[in-house]
Amino acid sequence: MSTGVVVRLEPKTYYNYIGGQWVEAVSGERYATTNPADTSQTIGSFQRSNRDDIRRAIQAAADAQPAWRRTPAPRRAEILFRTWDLLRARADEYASYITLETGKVFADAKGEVKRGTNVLEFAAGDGRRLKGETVPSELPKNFIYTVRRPVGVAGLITPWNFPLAIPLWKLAPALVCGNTVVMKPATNTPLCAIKLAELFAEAGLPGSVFNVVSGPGGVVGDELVNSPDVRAISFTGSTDVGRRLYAQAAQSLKRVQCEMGGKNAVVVLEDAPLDLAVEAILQGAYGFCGQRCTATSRVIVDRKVKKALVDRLLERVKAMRVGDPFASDTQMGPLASESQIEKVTEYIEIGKSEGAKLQVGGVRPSGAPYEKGYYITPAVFTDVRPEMRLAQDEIFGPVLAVMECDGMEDAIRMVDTSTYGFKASVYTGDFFKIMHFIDEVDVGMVHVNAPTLGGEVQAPFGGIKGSGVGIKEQGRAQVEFFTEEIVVYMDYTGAKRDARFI
Ligand code: UN1
Repeated sequence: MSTGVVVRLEPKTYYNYIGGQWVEAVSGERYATTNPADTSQTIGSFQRSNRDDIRRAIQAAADAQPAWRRTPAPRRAEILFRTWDLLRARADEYASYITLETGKVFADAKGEVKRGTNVLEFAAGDGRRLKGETVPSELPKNFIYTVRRPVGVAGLITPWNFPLAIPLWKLAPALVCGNTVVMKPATNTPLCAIKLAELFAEAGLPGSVFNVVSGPGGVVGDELVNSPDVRAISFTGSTDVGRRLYAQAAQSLKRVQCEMGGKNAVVVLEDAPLDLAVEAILQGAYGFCGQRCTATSRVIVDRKVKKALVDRLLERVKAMRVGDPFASDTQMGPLASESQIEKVTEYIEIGKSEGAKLQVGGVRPSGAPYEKGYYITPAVFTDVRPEMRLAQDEIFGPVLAVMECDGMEDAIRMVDTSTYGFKASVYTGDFFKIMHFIDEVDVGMVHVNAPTLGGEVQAPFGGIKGSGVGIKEQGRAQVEFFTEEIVVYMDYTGAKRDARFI
C-alpha cells in the first residue's frame, strides 16, 4: 500500500550553493544519483566539485564571518526558529527526499525529519543561553569572567545515512554559535543538503553564512580539512576516514569532532523480558537495514535463554516485509547503494566461511520490485564467536551476530572485545546487575531495557574508543564544540598590580 506522499522529482541539475548563489562547479562536471529502490530512476544531476569550488566556498564563509559573529545570538536563533517552522510545514516533502535518496522507509524518514526539527528547536534555544561564567578571584577588585566566541569557519562533512538530521545537528549549533559553514554532504545524498540550503535561505539566513559543495569525498573533503582558514571540522562517517581526517586536521591545529562506526550489542541476561528484548533487537538490527552507527549488530545472550530468544527472533525475522520504502506496510527497504549491497553480501560469505550459522536471510530477492533495487533479506547468524570478523567488523547492514555468554561478567567482557565503543544495551530486571553493567561497560552510551538506537537532542551524543573522538555532539556539548571560551581578567583597583600570582 502506498502512502501517496511521494514527491515526483523531475530529474534536473542541482548546483553548489556558494556565497548565496547557485553555481556550477568550476570544472563544469556533473554526476547523477539514482534511487536505491529503483536504480532506473535518476534523482538529479549534481556538481562534481573540486578544490577550486571548495576554496571559493571557504572564502565566502570567511568573508561572511565578521557580520555573522556580530549578529546577536538571539537574532541568529530567530532564523533557526523560522527554519523550524518551514521544515515542520514541509515534513512530508522533506521525508520524501530522504526516502528517495537513501531507500529509508517513509515512516522512518518522517522520524528523521522530526529529529531535525527537534535539533532546530534546541539549538535555537541556545541563542539565549550562550553564557560564559564568572569566576571568583583570589585578588581584591579583580573580576574574572569568560565569554563564548564562534570558532570561525566550520567544515561539516556529513554521511548518507541521515542526510537531513545529521547535517542539521551540526549546522544548527554551528550557526547559532556564530560560525559560518561549508558543508560537504555524502557523494550519493547531496539533494537533502541542497534542500536544506533552500530552506535556510527562505528563512532569511544571509547567503554566504552557509555554503554547500557536492562532490567526491577524497578531493572536496581533503581540501576542507587541510585549509588553514577552516577552524573546526565536524565529521560523521567511517572510522577509517575519521582516523585519517583527525591526523590531517592536526596539521592546522583545528578542533575536530569525529562521530564514527559502531558494533553495538544488546545483552540479554537470564531473567530478561524476552519479548521486549526481541522487539529491541528487531528495531536495532533491521531499522534502516542496520545502516546506522547506533544499529544493533551483536546480540550477547545468556546460554540459559538463548534457544528461547533465538526461536522468537527467527520467527519474527522470517515474517519481515521487505519492499518499496514508500509503502506503508514495508518494514525494511533496500540498502542505500551498490557499495553497500556488495559489502553486505561479502560479509554473508565471510560469516559462513568463518563457521557461523546463517539461520535466515542474506539473500537478494528476485522479481518486482526487487530486481531494480539494492534489496537483501534480513540475516541472522548464530554460533558467532567474539574473534570472528562477523563479531568485530562494522558491517553496516541487516546482519545480526548472535553470541552466547555465561552470565553478566562474561557478557561485559564480550561487549568490550570490540574496538568500537558506541552503545550497549542490557535487558534484565535486576537492579544490581544493571548498575554494575553501567559502571563497567566500555561504551559512550548505555541503554537499559531499551534499543540501542537514537538519542534525544538535549543529551550529549557520541561514542568512545573507535567510535568517537573530540567533544560529543548535541546536548550542552554542542556549544562547547562550536565556541571558543575566552577568559577576561579586569582589574578595578586603579593601582599598580603585581602580576605575579601568589
Ligand atoms: C540514530 O541512530 O539515531 O551515523 C542516529 C549515524 C549516527 C547517527 C545515528 N551518527 O548513524
